[in-house]
Amino acid sequence: MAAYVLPVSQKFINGVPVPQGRKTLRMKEKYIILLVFVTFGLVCFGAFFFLPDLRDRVRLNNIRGVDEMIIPRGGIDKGQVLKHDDDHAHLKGERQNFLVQVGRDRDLAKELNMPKQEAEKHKESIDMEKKKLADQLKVEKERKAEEEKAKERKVETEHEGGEGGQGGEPSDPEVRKKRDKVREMMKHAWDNYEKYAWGANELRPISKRGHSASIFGSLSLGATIIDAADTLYVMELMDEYKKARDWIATSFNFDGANELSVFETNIRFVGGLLSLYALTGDSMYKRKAIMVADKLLPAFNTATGIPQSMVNTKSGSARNWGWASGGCSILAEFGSFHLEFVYLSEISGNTVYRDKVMKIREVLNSIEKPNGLYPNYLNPKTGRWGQSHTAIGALGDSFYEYLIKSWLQSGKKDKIAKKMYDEAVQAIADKLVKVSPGGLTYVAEYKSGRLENKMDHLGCFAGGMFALGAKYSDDEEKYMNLGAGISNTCHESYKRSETKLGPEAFRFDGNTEAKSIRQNEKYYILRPEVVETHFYMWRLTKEEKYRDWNWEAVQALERHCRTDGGYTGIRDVYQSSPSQDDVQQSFFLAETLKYLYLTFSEDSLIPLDKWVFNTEAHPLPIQGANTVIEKKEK
Ligand code: DMJ
Repeated sequence: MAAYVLPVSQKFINGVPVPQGRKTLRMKEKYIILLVFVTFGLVCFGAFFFLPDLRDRVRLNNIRGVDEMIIPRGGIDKGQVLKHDDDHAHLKGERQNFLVQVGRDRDLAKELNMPKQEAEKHKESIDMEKKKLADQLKVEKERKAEEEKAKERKVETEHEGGEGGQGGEPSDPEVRKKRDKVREMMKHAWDNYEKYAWGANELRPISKRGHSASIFGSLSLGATIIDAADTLYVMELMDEYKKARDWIATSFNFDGANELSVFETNIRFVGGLLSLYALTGDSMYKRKAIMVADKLLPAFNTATGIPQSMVNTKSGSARNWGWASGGCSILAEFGSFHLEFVYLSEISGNTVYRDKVMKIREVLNSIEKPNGLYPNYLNPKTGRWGQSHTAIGALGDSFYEYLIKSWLQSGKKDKIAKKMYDEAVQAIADKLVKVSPGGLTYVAEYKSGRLENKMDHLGCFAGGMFALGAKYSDDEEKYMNLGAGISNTCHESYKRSETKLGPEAFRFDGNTEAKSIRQNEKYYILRPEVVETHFYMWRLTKEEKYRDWNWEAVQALERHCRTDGGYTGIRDVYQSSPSQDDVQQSFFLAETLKYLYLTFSEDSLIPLDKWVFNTEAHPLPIQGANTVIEKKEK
């Protein structure tokens, strides 16, 4: 049965059915089917050409790996995708390429309706845009990879700040005992300051009250807190450190009229705060360091840019001491800003500090040096040297130290500093270094045309400096020997006293060797320079005697300087029971105890290839060798 032949109406002729039905019906059927197809075709055609979203969807679905992609109405703006990358975080890798593809396809479609030349031009601009887009994607990808790496680094160091600021516990139990002893001394000095003089500049350990030297002016600036805080941190006395940090954050300010020493404020306050910043990464310290340094800047407003000694932190007026060769600036003072000011510019992004010290450098580098030696006085108005007096001790000392350390701090890039250092120590070695009849090496002073055979306790730091620079000099042996010689002589100055502590200055005259002969040079005020040099010699040579010498100093300090209220200086190192001066100097906590502690620690604590100490023993990071990770202020 042909079910499809269903006659709608049967025709008859003379009562007989006419057999034509099948052909007639097939024609009609064809028309109907054709009509249905034409209508369907028209609908599809309209939909495809007049609804752009649908057209895009068809194209997109033809591109591999994007089947779930949703295209916003109005299409994709490439720039927008890049700018709001976070909102489109899933658009990565293949998909980013895909976006480039989408852009190109659309533009090619446009091209089809253009004259050939125009199309070519258009194609060129598309290619350029494509390239730009690809570059942007690359940069973005690299930035993200860098961010990831930084995050990893932070996890590795486990804390913010620079490397090697804590730890260094020695494996030898004997050495550990000595280190613990020094830590206990620090706690004793700090606890008593906290108890009797909190907020004052220094402690009077016998009368148990606050004290201030004229270098700090008339205000209580908490000099001991700022000078000691990095030592507390290094020794991991964390409760005490936190107390210091809180005080600095909430109570330390430089408001009010106060005339103070520009140099001392820089090395103790600016240096201390910068060191705390570098050790902990805490940006509060950076803010405070900038606040203090800015108060010192008016002192640099002189004809030559050489700063004056004293500044009034309110009015900004500055002056020099009359006794300093008739109002000259002092070499050790104006030559000891470089480490702090360069680092301050680096972390603040403000070049003003670096500019100031580069100006000083320029003056010193270009000026004529008599016999290659730097006199201690320079007139800041005329740029001429004052009285002819050269010393590696008082008035000259830290200028030389800052030359070699600036070079080290710069990652050995500051070539001018190195050259100035090499020339300066060469002249000192040639003209001022002497050996006594008893075989003691010392650095004499040059005063008004003649040598004075005297060395200051302050000058004893030079042993460590010569040894530190030796490796980089043209004659390592010569400078190592010089360092060892000075270290030995300064140890002799301690050994030859009744107290086993050294005098403020010692002489080599006739029968006198490494001893003081003047009453006003016999005192010891808890200074660090001798133990500082032994510390460097220990680190650089690993000869046990340097540790022993520093242990002798610990015992002498305990015997003659410890009181139940803290540590005091003594008036005469040659007496068995010397009278005490009742001052616990802030540098005792900043320097003396820090160098002693480091002597009995492993070298991994404040390693010398990552840190340089400023002249107040505040460690600052070496560029390129020590990354400080900053912690934002809460
Ligand atoms: C410290 O303030 C510094 O070491 C400075 O360079 C010299 N004097 C004292 C310590 O003796």
